[in-house]
Amino acid sequence: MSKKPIIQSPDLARAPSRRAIVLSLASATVASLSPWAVQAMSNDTTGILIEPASGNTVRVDMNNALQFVPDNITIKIGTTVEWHNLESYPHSVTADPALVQNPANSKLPPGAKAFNSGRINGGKSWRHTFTVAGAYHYFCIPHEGAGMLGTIIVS
Ligand SMILES: [Cu+2]
Repeated sequence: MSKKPIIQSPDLARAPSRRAIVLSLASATVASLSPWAVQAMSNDTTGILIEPASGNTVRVDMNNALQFVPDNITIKIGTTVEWHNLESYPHSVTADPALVQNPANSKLPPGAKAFNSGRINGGKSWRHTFTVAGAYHYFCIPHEGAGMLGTIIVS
């Protein structure tokens, strides 16, 4: 029985170099951030409504784990929800069929207007008052694909 020569297998020789892997990861990161580049968000005030006289405000946090916390809440009609970005990654609070990738992630009750916070940087917050009852499914524009989704039931 002959001894196997010590050579690199063709498969290993064709495997991407460490540099190539790093470069492809870098491209993926740029691609995932690109919505901010093409989205004109900063001056969009759609959905910013006057706080109700009751002053009833519920808080939802956003974090670098790409989560709305809590991600599923039930509120009474007229309640204002205030989203706080606690960490560094920018997020958005968006329920707009025109801006969603997967239509299942953006649902509004009949008669409710679409809303979009625009970019919310770390340490910033944004609020929206819910005046139409029903189920709202909202998402974060740059992290929709990562599953940064939320639900609000207004009763
Ligand atoms: Cu996000």
